[in-house]
Amino acid sequence: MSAWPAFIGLGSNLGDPAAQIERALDAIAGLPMTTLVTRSALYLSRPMGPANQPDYVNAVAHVATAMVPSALLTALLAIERRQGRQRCADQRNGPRTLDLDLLLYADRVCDDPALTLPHPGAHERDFVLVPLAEIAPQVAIPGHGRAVDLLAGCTSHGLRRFVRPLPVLAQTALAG
Ligand code: PH2
Ligand code: MG
Ligand code: MG
Repeated sequence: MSAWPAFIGLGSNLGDPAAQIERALDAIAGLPMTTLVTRSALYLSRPMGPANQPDYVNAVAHVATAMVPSALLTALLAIERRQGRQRCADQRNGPRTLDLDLLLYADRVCDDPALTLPHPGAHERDFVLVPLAEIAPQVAIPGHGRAVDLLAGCTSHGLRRFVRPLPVLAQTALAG
């Protein structure tokens, strides 16, 4: 059984976004025929699209999978649904509890209405490229080049590392 490398973009800006992403990473690690190889740090980013929505938490995961791309996508959409994603209420680029995008599947190029590979925004968004280059700087986005070489030209959404808030008890102690 051969396993192929695939990269998944994770995003959330509703309902404790950092927890949504960590929960989704656990779910990805539990997928059949799939191993979670690495995951990036969590990043905060300003919304692409309507500005009147909360900032996003973003990350990228690297998996090795024996699922075909369409099966992997179906499994990712099921994780989105289990974590409360409501597609009908989504405006384009509007807020969401969880978004899982199949960014890359080996060097596969595919223009199916249900699945475009590579993901059409992957090569130009800082909230995809920075976490991708963190875990796989040399990975090529077919038609665009290596992740690390695309960083300089990507669109900025004010990306910064997500710092987990201190637990309430520690905050109280610090406040004296
Ligand atoms: N995802 C969107 C729309 N806008 N903005 C940021 N910063 N990060 C995202 O993941 C994101 C977005 C739709 O998929
Ligand atoms: Mg998306
Ligand atoms: Mg999506």
